[in-house]
Amino acid sequence: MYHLLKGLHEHLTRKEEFSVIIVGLDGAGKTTLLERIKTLYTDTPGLTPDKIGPTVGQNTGKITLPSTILQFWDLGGQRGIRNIWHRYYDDCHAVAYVIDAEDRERLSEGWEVFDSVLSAPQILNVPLLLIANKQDSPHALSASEIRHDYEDWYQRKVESARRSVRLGESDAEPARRAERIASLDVLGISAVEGTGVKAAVDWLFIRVQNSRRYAPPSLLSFIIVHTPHRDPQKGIS
Ligand SMILES: Nc1nc2c(ncn2[C@@H]2O[C@H](COP(=O)(O)OP(=O)(O)OP(=O)(O)O)[C@@H](O)[C@H]2O)c(=O)[nH]1
Ligand SMILES: [Mg+2]
Repeated sequence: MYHLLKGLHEHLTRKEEFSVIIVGLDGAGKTTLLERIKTLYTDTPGLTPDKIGPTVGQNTGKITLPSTILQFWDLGGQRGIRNIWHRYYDDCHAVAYVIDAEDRERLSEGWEVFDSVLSAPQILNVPLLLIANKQDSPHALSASEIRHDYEDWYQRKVESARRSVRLGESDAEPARRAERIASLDVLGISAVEGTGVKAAVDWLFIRVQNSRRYAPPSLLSFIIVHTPHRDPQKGIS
């Protein structure tokens, strides 16, 4: 009986762990964001911006939230490293794509890469957040300007593909993709100053709970179904 209750208690208090990948061009501010998240959510402060260099490979960070652990994977954004991102797609529960909202010259490169992330079949149903970083800069485009810039870029791409009669050939799931673009959420943050970072983490926290890859343990689901006083916000009391 003791072991049964102990096992039950462990099931009920166990925190679900979700993986979030942070991708985007080199210099977009991914590592600065990850380190800011560590500072805001853990007892160990993250690195300050002056201690952060370009990422060759990956950085990780884990934060604990109510009933949930978020494991972040910050992947290097340099051209030669981007081709390893897809290895993380199968196991991630959410994607945060960071764009440098200040660097107008690289926006279209950023959209090319964003578009390939957005279209990757393995993560077509995974929550995707577009983060417009560097909002502290007076030259940065706002979150809504960033969204419009992407939509304009996408329209141009569609028209150009139509002209060259290639439209649809490489687009395996155009309807799902269009839906994803239409419902795309864009948040403006400053990783350096920390503004907007909590809103971004909240967004990820809420969305991963509903992720299609989230499968509660069978014992827990049995208890949830049979427990009359369950508060969905707080779990089982
Ligand atoms: N003004 C401003 N600068 C930022 C912000 N976030 C990052 N930066 C700067 O942008 C540069 C690149 O930041 P990183 O965090 O190294 O960028 P990254 O996306 O991790 O780059 P890779 O590791 O090469 O993929 C650094 O000089 C940062 O200080 C921000 O919110 N505002
Ligand atoms: Mg980095």
